[in-house]
Amino acid sequence: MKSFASLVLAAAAVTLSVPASAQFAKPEDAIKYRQSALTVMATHFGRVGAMANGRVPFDAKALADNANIAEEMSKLPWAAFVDGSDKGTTRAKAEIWSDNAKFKAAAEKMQAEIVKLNAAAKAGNLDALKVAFGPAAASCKACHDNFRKD
Ligand code: ASC
Repeated sequence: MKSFASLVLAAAAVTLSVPASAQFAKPEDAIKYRQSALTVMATHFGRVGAMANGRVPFDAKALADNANIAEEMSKLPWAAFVDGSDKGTTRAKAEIWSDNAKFKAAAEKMQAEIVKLNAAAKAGNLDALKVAFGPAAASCKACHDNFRKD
């Protein structure tokens, strides 16, 4: 048991220490990964939005579940913007790489807004949810406007 645990830890250490690019066999894999994470995020964010906007009835459990998935997904896409993944089936703009500090800031802003949204969702606070939803949606849009081709 002890040796199995150290094996797992050793494997984890290897995985965590290799550069992000090495975690994807091909640039297309990185593109697919980030698009998938963003698609799942948008799906669950949309369900939160439907509740925030009163298009679906308030359901505390569904709200908390959806917001939680959105927050988890919001962490994932960024490691997949690896070098060489600016070409192919992607709308990623070159500015992601040429103005990476700005892209990173936009990604962090979005994640921070989703954390606030999730906090309101977890608390089951519809008023706080309504307040948090607009800035969260705006943070999605800001990144699309600057870093995604139409
Ligand atoms: C969504 C979604 C986005 C954002 C954006 C906000 O629900 O899928 O990409 O909100 O449209 O303007």
